[in-house]
Amino acid sequence: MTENLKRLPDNPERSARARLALEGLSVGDAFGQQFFFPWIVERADENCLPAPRWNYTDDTEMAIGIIQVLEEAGEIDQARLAKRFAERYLAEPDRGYGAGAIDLLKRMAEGIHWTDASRELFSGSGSFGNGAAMRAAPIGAWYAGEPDTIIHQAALSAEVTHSHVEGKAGAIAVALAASWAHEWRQAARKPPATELLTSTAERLPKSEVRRGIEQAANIPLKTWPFEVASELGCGHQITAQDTVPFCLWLAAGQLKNYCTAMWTTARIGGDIDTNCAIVGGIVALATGPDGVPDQWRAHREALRW
Ligand code: R7I
Ligand code: MG
Repeated sequence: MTENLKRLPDNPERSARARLALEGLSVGDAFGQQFFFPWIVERADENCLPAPRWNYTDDTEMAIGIIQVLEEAGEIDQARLAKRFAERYLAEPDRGYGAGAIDLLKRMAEGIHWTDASRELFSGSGSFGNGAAMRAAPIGAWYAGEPDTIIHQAALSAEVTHSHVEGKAGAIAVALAASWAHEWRQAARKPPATELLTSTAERLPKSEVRRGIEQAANIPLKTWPFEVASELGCGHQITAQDTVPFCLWLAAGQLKNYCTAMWTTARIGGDIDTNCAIVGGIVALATGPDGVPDQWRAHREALRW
């Protein structure tokens, strides 16, 4: 597809891909969130899912906001995205937003311009939380196969809330990985799964996120995931650097099976809802719509558009 094409808001194919990413992301988010309730997951396993209803969190809320903007504007219009994020936050503030994000969204809702609010976070450094990465798979899906556009649009989407280079790198990485997963699914001759990591890393700005993905690319995909989590981090710090490399490594190792990907990710711990959202958004693009079982979709609460 030609890059820099003037886009019209009516993009049914892009939209279908972005919504598939959202399905994987939101079911993952809601599934992963159950693991913060030990009494719900105590008896759950592959043959017995956690009981419904699985409520989704801020990861899904913000990803819906991104798709709304893409469908309305045909691209990431930052002012529109800031407005969407603020509106959605005000409508449902208890979706488990990060501490910096709450501060930021409240300020944007009060009318402070997003550029100031975003840059002023964390004493002026901007956020490097994993919140821009957790919602980025639909962007990679929308612009699948257009890496330069993905890099630009994902950075724009991140900047609204995460102006730190690591926050942006996390979003770019997840969007590129999502696009790679879609292309992998389409390819007659599948490239090796570690290419998800190498091709993503080489396109990232110099950052800890990039260094972490380069490190992940050197870890065999059959390694025990707990060992890899202790090496790369698994989101305990809620930052992009501590979350994205491990999630991309997990996704690369589980491209063919959404459910296995989700169980593996959830059992590791860390930032479970967000890890499952990131891995789920990418893996759903690799499996296609049939990869996310109807029963899992039905257990997640209905999406509020
Ligand atoms: O990134 P963000 O939206 O959080 C997303 C996470 C996901 O797990 C969601 O599911 C939700 O639970 O929260 O929110 P931020 O508050 O911007 O960033 C998350 C955390 O990263 C912050 O609360 C800080 O602990 C840390 N952090 C930073 N710490 C020091 N200096 C982010 N940026 C900085 C920084 O510049
Ligand atoms: Mg969350």
